[in-house]
Amino acid sequence: MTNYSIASVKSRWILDSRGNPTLETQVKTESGIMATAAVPSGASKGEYEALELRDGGKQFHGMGVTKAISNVNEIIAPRIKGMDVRDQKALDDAMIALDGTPNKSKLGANAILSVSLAASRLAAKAQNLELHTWISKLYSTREILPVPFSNVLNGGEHAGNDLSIQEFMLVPLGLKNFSTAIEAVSEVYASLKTFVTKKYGPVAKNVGDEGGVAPPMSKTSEALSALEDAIQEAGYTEGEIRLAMDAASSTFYANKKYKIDGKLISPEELFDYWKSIIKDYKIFSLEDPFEQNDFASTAKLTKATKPLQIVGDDLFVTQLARLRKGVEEGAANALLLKVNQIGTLSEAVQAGLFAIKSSYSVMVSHRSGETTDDFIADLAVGLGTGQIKTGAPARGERVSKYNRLLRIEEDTGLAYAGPSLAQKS
Ligand code: 2PG
Ligand code: MG
Repeated sequence: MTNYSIASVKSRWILDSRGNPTLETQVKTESGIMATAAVPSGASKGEYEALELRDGGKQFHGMGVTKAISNVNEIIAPRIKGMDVRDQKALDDAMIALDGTPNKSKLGANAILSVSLAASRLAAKAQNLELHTWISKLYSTREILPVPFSNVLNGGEHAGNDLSIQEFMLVPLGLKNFSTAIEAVSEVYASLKTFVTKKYGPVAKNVGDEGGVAPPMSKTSEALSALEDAIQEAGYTEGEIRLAMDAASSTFYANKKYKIDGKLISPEELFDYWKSIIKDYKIFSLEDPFEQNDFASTAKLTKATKPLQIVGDDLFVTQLARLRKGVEEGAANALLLKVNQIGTLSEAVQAGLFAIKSSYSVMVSHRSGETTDDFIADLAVGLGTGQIKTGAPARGERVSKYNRLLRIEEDTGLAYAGPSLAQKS
């Protein structure tokens, strides 16, 4: 009997924040230590993401995960039984080989990821380490508390309003530590709720998928101005809190045109649109400004707007090959790291480390469909990315990550990434 050898792997379904089933997998060592991990799910998914295996058919309107669960229990479990849980790479490689497809379509990226994350959590536990400490040991990275990119106003596919842009975020990079940053975000969020309720009526209190308010607005500038007012109202300055957006622009792109602010515009017009918005609202970070195949326009904007942070999400889908292309062409200067876009911890980290080596920033990210699993909080700290995106400071599946980070800060006294991020702007 050893402390590190995998004795059993068992998956079950639980519900995510949209009420859809997802996998939760438990891994146990021979000595009886166990850990679990649950898998998130996106709405505005990139075309090139690894495959999330769903049952189809009538049950759960096709969203069932019984096939993915049985792939864990019947196929993955017997293969990795007896392996050393600390050898993350060997475990992930074994599952990748077992699947054998380029996009994990045989076993499902959700099936594989649930095991990959549970195993790393178990490895930490078996060694009596905090997960973030284990991650930083495993990948030789320096731990730091990330700046939260807090999505306080929702649009696009995450809300029932007419805003094309999916996410409007607060970036509290001028605060002195993580807890004061969260305090600021929470206060501005409250001011924003009061502000939009006064202006749009009680309907504006409704929140979107990621917990941000979703008032009946239709213009980007309306949302950004509301955020500016709320920051001021809560008593913070522009040096303390900056603004960021995830356009998720593939969601409002069709027939070579983008539909924004009620107009259909060309990629060239969108380029000019971004330039003026960025200037008017002193935007710190912009994600997916052009549709997921348009590396050229993204590169052009990256060059024209330096030192603005341009993040590739659907553009890179946490995949090394697409990120390499981005680096070669100068498209974006930051990677959005989502573990379920690729399906194993090892591959996601490989993309993250390649980004860092290429002088790209890295923002660890949740999905719009989440559980209360707080894995990404430890991942952001352990990898030392300095940035995390995990929704509004509201709703259990969003605050579970913030609360984990608050606890980590109190327990470790680790430094906050705010000052180094502020230098980049
Ligand atoms: C995004 C994400 C998370 P989704 O586009 O960055 O905020 O949304 O999970 O729906 O893809
Ligand atoms: Mg995105």
